[in-house]
Amino acid sequence: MKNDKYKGFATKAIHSGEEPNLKDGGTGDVVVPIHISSTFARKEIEVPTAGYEYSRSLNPTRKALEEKLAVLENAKYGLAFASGLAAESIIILSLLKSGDHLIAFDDLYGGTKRLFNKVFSDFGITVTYVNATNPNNIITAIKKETKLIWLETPTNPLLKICDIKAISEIAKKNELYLVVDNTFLSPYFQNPLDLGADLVVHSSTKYIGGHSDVIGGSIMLSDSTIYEKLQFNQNAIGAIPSPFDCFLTMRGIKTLEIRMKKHAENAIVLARALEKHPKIKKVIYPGLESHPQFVLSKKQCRGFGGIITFLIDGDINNVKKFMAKLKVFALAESLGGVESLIEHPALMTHASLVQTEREKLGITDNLIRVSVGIEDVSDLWNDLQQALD
Ligand code: P1T
Repeated sequence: MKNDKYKGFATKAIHSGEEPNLKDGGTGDVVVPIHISSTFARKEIEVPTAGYEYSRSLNPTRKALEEKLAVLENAKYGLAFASGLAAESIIILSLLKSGDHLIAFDDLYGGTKRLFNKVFSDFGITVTYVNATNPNNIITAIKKETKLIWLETPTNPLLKICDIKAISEIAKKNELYLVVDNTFLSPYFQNPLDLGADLVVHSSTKYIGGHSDVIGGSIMLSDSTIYEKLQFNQNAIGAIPSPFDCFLTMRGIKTLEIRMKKHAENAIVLARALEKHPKIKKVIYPGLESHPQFVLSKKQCRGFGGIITFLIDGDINNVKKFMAKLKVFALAESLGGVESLIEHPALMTHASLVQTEREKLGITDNLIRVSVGIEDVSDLWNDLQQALD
């Protein structure tokens, strides 16, 4: 699937997978059509037409999206799924079996922890959570049953950063798979495969789709043996996106670069302004010099993204009052869309974690997560400021 024809990120995002077909009866569409057919007729029993048999196995619109996804992460292969969690499930089901152990960053999307702790645990897969900001914690957690390391960087919701390159060396030395969830930065700001990861996973629901109108997941990788396993399970298990979902995701990807630039441009302005506000106790944003992994972040990534987490100086009642006053930010789960969202991790995205675990990590009642959209930053700051005041 690799396409070296386009050099720049925006050019790749716009053209990969969607080149107009001007031969073999092609119609020259500049946008890949939404192929809604669930099945494909053939002339001869043993010869699927143009490689298509049945849309769960492969569909022309999904194929175009998968090609685009691969190119964004400098990968050979891309695979699209019905959600980020479906993509994560396929990785675990394809690479691990009962009795295997994985090491994961202690701060992950609540739904990922729920998947590991409440679903795969019933199939004999065990997890050790470690603070991966220190790679030595990973080395200490390795057992003979360990098969895989699972990272998010930056993490959800505390925006901790880990050193992908250093951890990939540990993975290689110990023959472990390294999976990086790259949802928070998107391929525009970070490419984990280039830093030694084996697989990248995204909730394409977020920046990749970018418009809060489609749920999707993706996996990008370059190892053909792993790809074959994943592709087999994509078909065997069937958690695929619809052709319309694939179209929406591709439409979103075309503006990924300009959206990411604006998300990050707005986020640093808000992070700096929040840092100065007397009602804010602490601001966490990887682009602030006060972030503990600011230097690593600058080295590892090409930008700091659009998510800010902060602690207000108050309790849950102050949080509720503040959120109720907002007029531009919508109080909603999810992130990465063009519109700004605000949420309360302890009661929303990370409510599936037990309270003691949340508190140990720092997901306290006064912690708020913001997904900075691409609106005018003055409207965003005025909204936050009037609600804080
Ligand atoms: O929602 P879904 O497309 O299934 O993706 C799950 C997922 C995976 N990885 C990360 C880092 C995520 O943030 C998510 C989903 N997160 C939210 C819905 C949220 O509000 O944090």
